[in-house]
Formats: sequence, structure tokens, C-alpha cells
Amino acid sequence: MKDITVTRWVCHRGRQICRWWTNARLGVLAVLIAVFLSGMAAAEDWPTYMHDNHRSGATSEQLELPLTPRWAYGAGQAPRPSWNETPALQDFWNNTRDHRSRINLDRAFHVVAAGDSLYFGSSSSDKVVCLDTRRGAERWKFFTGGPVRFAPTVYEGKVYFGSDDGWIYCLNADNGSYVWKNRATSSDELMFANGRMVSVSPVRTGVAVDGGVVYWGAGLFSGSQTGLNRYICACGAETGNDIWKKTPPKPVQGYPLVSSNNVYMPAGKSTPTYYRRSNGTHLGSIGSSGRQGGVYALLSNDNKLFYGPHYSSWGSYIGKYDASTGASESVAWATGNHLVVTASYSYYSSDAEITKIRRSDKQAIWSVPSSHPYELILAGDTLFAGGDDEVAAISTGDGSVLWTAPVEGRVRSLAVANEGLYISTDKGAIHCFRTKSPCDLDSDGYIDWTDFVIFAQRWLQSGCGDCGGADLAGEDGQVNSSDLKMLTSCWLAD
Ligand SMILES: [Ca+2]
Ligand SMILES: [Ca+2]
Repeated sequence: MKDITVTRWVCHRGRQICRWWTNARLGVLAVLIAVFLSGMAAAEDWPTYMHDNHRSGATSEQLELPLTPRWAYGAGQAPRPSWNETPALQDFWNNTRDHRSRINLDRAFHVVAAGDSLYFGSSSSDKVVCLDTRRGAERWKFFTGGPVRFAPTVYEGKVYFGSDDGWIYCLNADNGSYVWKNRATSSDELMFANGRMVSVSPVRTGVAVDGGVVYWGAGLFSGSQTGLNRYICACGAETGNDIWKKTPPKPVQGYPLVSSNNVYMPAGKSTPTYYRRSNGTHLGSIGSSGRQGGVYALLSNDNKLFYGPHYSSWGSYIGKYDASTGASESVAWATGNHLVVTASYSYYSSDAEITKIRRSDKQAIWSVPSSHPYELILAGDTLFAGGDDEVAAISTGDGSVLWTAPVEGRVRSLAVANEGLYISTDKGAIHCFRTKSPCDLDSDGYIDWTDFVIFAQRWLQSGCGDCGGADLAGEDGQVNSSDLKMLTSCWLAD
């Protein structure tokens, strides 16, 4: 063993666990770690459903491919969605059938992430859970009196979410301790809905927090039923005190969208309604036909609202609207499932293909066959798309598939935050993937003793050939102290 700067080895018989220490390197390691950390891609939180209050599904963070599985969390129970996806909706009057579900809102435990914490609500076990993003271990959980169907929102160190028990809650993000709760109805009455006893005014919206104000909705009753118990509300993020509370013309279901002046509330199978942020004044509905509606919605930065899925005699589609006036502008995409809209381009996912469109002249830049139709997000210049038991990374440049990985179930939620890709499925699984580190010699997602043992074995060999990945630093055909420095810096940063 040449070029030895290691001062001492102690190997425990039969366990292949070795201890190593050398004090002289600590200064060097500190420098290496600083260089390593500064070289990482700009990390970014994903603090609310689909990243932001426009529900863009887009982050500037770029994950370096390939990714490797880091951990998988089994939530114990699969989600219990509020509404069945089947049988397919039909419209006998217009003789159309096989419509897409318009209330596809809680098929998975949608995740959000801030710092090194991941948060999700559970429709099957009535709680919100916080996981450590590095190891997937539970940090805390908080139980409510009913299913939690929507992703929480993280805002300035607090976590906000609603429950079918009628309350919205504010907790401290770091330890899950209670801060305040608020509910729209004053009634303690319960009713039977979606297989559970829930509040007569369950919270069936996400919560949007912006400018120190929390926006949400509650209630399920439509029409002129007495005791409607349906609300749209705004309260202070710090205190939970009411700012305004209104009765919307129809019950709201879905994730609220917030623009500089307005709040947009999807309304289940019906058309979204929208309200003035300052005082809750109802401003109108987006779309009008009985064929329009749906909880899938996003707001582009040029103030267009895209939502659906609508249906027509020729199929289903996502519509495009002027978000200031609610006026219909066009059919954004036929047979569309999901889309991502940037300043210059739109990306559309349908049952069979993903397409990139130039917004200025609506020209297709590319269109590729796809078997990943259920979810679509954008991270830097990479799309991530969800299919059955598989997630894929797709190049925005040419639509080529750059990477795929198996997951457990149908992908129903995707998020990218702080160097991790998070995938939730209809089976209740949450998978974390991270960029594969060159120091992860056994490809298990972690840098630990196992990698060190592999490294040591290579080092102890007189000639290592390709060095089995252990020639980390110089790629000079030798395993030596400089490679050990790199392994150690990876390890300390992991
Ligand atoms: Ca490893
Ligand atoms: Ca080397």
C-alpha cells in the first residue's frame, strides 16, 4: 500500500466495519466540503401543491441525471379518495361517454418540501406527516378529526392545511406543534360523506398562503339546500383571525390559485369561481357550459387560466381563459391531462404523447409518444412524467427519454425540491430519488461504511484496473489518498 497517509486502521473481525481517523486532514476536508457544497445546483423549496400559488408545477432547480433511489416510504394505507374515478362519466343527452374524472383531487398523498423536510396529508389515516428528506424517517405527525385530502402549504416556518373535520390548522413546521386552528362553520354537526363521518362543512380545498393571508374554502352542498354550510375564507397567517368570510355560489373543491388581485377556486365538477383577494367579493365564473368544469387548474404568468378536463362531442380538453375577465380564449389542448406553461413554451401531456408548443405561434416543436400520462412537472430543463409503476425524465430539448425508474403504483404526484425528486402513487408509496453520487460505490443511494469498505478493498489491491469506481478524484488509474479525500468529503456531506 503506497502513498499511505492513513494513520491507523482497526477492523472488527467478521463485520467488515473499519474505523479510520486522521487529524491532519480535517482542514483539507473542510475546504473540500465547502467546494462540494458550492458546486451543487441551486436548491429550491416546493412549499405548496405544484410548487407555487399559480400551481405551475415548475421549478428552476435542475437535477443532474441519472438519479438513484434514496428511500421509499410506505404510508401503511393507500389513499382513500373522496370520489371514485370509475365508472367513467357519461352524458346521455349529448351521447358522449368515457369522460375524464373532473374531481381527480386526492389520488395520492401529494407532497410539499421545504429545507430538509417533506410534508403530506393522509386521507386514510387523518393526519399530516413530516419526513426527513435525507433518510425518509418520520419527524412528526399530527392527527385531525377527519381525512386530510390536500397537500399542506409551508409558509414562513409554519405548515397550513385543512381537514374533513371542518378545521384548518397552523403548526410549527419544525416540530409539528400546534399554533392555531380556524373553521368556517360554527356547527359541530357531522354528516356521512364519502364513507366517513365528517363536518357538515369539510375543507375540500388546499390552502393558499400569500402576503400573510391564508385562503381556503369549505362545504359540499350545492343548489338551494338549506343550511348550505359552504364558505370561502381569508384569515391572517400569523393569528388565524378572520379577515373575510363569504358564501360562494357553489361549493369549492380543489387547490386555490392566487394572482395579484384575485383568488380562483376550482369547484369540483363545476366551473371555477373567482373572488377579489382584498374583500372576497365574488367576481364571476370561469367558463359557462355544463360541459366545462374540473379541478385541474393552473395560472400562467401572463394571467391565463388553464383548466379542465372539459368534454365535448369530440373528446375531452383543457380550456384557456383570460384570468382577469373569465372570458374563454381557446381550447388549450384536446385529450389533455396535464400541462406546464412557461413564458415561451407549453408542454402538454395526453394519454399517448407529450408535446412541446411554442406559445407565440402555437407551433409544435416536438411531439413524442409517452406511456407516462398521469403527472407532468418541469425542473430546470427536464420534464418529469408519471406513468404506471414508472417515472421518466424527458428532455425539453427534443422530447427524448433521459432516465426512467420503477416505483410502486400509478404516479399521482411529483415534486422536485432541494436535490430530491419525490413521487407519490395511488398505492400510498412515496419515493425519493437523488442524483447518483460518484462516491456511492454500491449504488444504494447513501455514502456510508459499505462504500468505504469497497473503497478500502480497491486501495489494498496492488493494481486496480478500472478501480471499480474508487478512482474518484484524479481518475489517474490509482486509488490513493486524493481519492480518499473525495470519498470522505462526500460522506460528510451526505
Ligand atoms: Ca452506498
Ligand atoms: Ca485517483
